[in-house]
Amino acid sequence: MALLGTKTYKNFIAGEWVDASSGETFESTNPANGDTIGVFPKSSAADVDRAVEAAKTAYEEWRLVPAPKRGEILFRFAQLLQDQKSDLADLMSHEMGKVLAEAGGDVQEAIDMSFYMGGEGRRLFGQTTPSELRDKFNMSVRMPIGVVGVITPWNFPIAIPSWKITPALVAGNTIVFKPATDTPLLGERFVELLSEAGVPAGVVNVIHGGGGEVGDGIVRHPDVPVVTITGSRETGVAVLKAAADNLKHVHLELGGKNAVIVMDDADLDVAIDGILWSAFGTSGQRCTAASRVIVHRAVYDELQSRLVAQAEKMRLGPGWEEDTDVGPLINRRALDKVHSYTGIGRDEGARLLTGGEIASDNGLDDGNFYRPTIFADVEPGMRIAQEEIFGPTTALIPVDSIDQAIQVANGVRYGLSSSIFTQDVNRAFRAMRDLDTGITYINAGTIGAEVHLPFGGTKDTGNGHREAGQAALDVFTEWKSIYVDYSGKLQRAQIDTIEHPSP
Ligand code: UN1
Repeated sequence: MALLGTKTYKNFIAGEWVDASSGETFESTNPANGDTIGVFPKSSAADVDRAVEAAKTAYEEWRLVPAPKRGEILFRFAQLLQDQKSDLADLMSHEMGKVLAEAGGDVQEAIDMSFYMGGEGRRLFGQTTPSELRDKFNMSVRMPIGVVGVITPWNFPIAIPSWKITPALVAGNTIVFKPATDTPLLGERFVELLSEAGVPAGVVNVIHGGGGEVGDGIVRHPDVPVVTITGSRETGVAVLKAAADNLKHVHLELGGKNAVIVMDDADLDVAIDGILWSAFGTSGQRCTAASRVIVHRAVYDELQSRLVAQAEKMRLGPGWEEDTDVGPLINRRALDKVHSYTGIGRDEGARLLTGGEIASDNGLDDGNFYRPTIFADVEPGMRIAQEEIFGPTTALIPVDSIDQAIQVANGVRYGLSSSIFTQDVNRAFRAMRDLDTGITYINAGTIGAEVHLPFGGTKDTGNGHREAGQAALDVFTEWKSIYVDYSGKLQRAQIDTIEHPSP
């Protein structure tokens, strides 16, 4: 990707590209080599106010645009994403760092979601029901809510904005969007394409800047009734508290401590591929990454040696180079955090099988590269088996039975995704019922969610909401129950009902 000079970008408010009111800026940098990607406005509460005002004004028109028309704009957006897929993937490999194939998958997820939610424009189903009274008609319909505050992470910089923005739009809401400060250019491209697809001025506004100023400003703004955020557990708790005074709808997608279970009857070839993909794909920077592998003792030794041999073959490098398996971590802070967990694991007495170091050969020291890291003999209570690391580190935990495997898998505060490799249908069904996560995979890794099913987790992974699928609409709509009486007289529910003879 040729970056001819460093470009300065703006916020997008009411259909206009504008600087932050403070005039301050920040840089987005390439995590593989430190190059500057672009300069972005460092916005403040004053900019949030302007964006919310624009979104509030636009809402009054947008909510009345027929939903099928709103959906058609999303179809056009999906088509534009499709046309731009390889350019966006290339940009993503430079700004976020993930390898090209995964970057293409990230964009594809947004294409799929936009087509799916575009189709909702002709559904948005409510219910019609009988009435307990004669000459009366009942139905429930979905209502838009107003301005939605969208705060997205850097790890899926095109997919996750689509998960939040497309259902909110098709339902008739307007948006104030804060992309992650590590991937602002992808956020900007997302909004540019939405605008090109025909989203009217003010319906989607983008404000760049940090969580402290912009994120907090959105979360506390009295005219933003809905907030959706993907981030850490700590951020989620803070958002929920800050939004409480205004009784906002808050949708949270927080961390994971996802486990792959490998039983003694598993197809080990498939299990090993599944573990490598789930633990080291996106350099482990997924909410759904497998940072625990719970292994039946009968196959524990064999799995260890084969996994290590495969992990050591993985090539680290910039995401845009075709033969790269593992790209950089997003920034220096993330690299330090991931490395600190290697120290924590060692201190706890886990056995480091491979990795555990910052990669510095062949020019990798210009970027934030960390070697795929595997710990063995991990106790379920150790910090490396309990806390979200968000890097290419996984912990092997030996167990003796399916009961113990499920108990260990469930013994964490998070509940996003889980997986089991087994050929035994009884064990598979036990796992489907008893693994306490929002997503469970049988004979596949912990990642691979598709857009038409609910995405989210139990326990501390969230607050009971789901993204994607029909479930996403629940976040962005209110139910309205409507009763139409055509009897021409007053009929009182629960009172004027017709008496029936008792059986
Ligand atoms: C995330 O890590 O926040 O199933 C999203 C998956 C992807 C989405 C992950 N489709 O891993």
